[in-house]
Amino acid sequence: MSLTDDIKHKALYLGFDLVGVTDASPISPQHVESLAKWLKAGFAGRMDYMHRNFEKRIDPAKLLPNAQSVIVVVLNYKPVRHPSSPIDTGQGKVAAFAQYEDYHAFIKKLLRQLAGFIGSIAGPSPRFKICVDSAPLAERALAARAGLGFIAKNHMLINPALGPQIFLGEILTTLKLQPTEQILPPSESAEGKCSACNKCIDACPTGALMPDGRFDAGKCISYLTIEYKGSIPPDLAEKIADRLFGCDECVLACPLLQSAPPCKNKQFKFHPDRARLDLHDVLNLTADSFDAAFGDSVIKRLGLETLKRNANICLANAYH
Ligand code: B12
Ligand code: SF4
Ligand code: SF4
Repeated sequence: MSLTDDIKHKALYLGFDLVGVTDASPISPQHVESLAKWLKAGFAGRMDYMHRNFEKRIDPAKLLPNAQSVIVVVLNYKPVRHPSSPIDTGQGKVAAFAQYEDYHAFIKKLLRQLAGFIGSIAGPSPRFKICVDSAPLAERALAARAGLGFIAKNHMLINPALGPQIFLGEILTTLKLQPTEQILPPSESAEGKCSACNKCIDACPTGALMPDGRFDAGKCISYLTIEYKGSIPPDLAEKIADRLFGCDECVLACPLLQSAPPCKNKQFKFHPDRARLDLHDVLNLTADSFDAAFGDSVIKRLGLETLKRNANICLANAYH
């Protein structure tokens, strides 16, 4: 077995759903162009970090000098259970990714174990850099190049078998590994099916996903409720409806989600009770009770004041 095969087996053994390898060369000129255009159009809103480190974001070797390869892992987070009763007035919805323990910490922990394993079998001192979400790295573009799926109209990296509710994580390494193959023949592929569909665009409440394929994060409910800390303009606040944290509409609308299996990693702690939160309970949280309730969650990163801002918006929408 090759080193790449050993790494793949270990990654699956550790609990990832898929693993792929690509070289550490810069992302393709088309991807660079689409990122540059997106930034120039102002579609990053106030996410200033997206404007910083452009050179690193397009070139993994600028993030880890002498990087040769990128190992990309996938963790399926499609919830096993969806809430069974309709949402009550006075409750706010939490996006599926936030109903689990903080995925950044969970995936990083497994990637550290994977890097430890690789270091133990690969010979003289390879170097590694572990990335999950927050590093300036074009994760979707690299995952597509590693053969893990395709970038769909809802801008998600979709794996035809696992669907769109998948997290990505990476290990950059100075080791030279055999790249895995790109998947999906062009005809009969899931990507082909995507081109004949528009459900995600129709489902987007704010028009953040545009019919021509562009994506204005400034209008995205995920951005507004998680990234944007200011006062939300009334027309957008109204469209947030009862979404307290994040948004799943363009993912839930996708037919490729329906056929996907649920998360099978039993170690990845799932809290179905976080799918809907009582908005008055949220407004009554103190710093201590907030920490106690969400200490292991991505919601903790938002901060209590912004969560309360969102709860007030949802309540105003409920009683409007
Ligand atoms: C900034 C950010 C956001 C922003 C902006 C989202 C966006 N679409 O850009 C906001 C806060 C809105 C957001 C929301 C969400 N996010 Co987010 N986010 C990121 C982050 C940090 C950077 C994404 C980025 O570079 N955006 C800039 C745009 C231009 O890049 P891009 O969408 O990746 O597009 C690339 C390709 O798609 C390609 N491309 C785009 N259009 C075209 C067109 C053509 C013709 C070509 C050739 C290429 C191309 O070029 C781009 C550059 O490589 C990544 C982590 C990371 N480091 O990559 C997570 C990440 C993308 N987010 C993730 C998740 C889970 C979400 C949410 C589902 C969370 C939620 N439920 O609320 C939503 C989904 C919204 C959506 N439909 O995209 C996951 C997505 C996993 C996946 N399967 O794709 C990531 C990868 C985090 C992770 N490690 O798992 N996110
Ligand atoms: S996350 Fe919601 S608001 Fe953002 S693009 Fe998808 S459907 Fe639109
Ligand atoms: S909803 Fe349809 S168009 Fe959108 S990503 Fe899924 S298959 Fe593609």
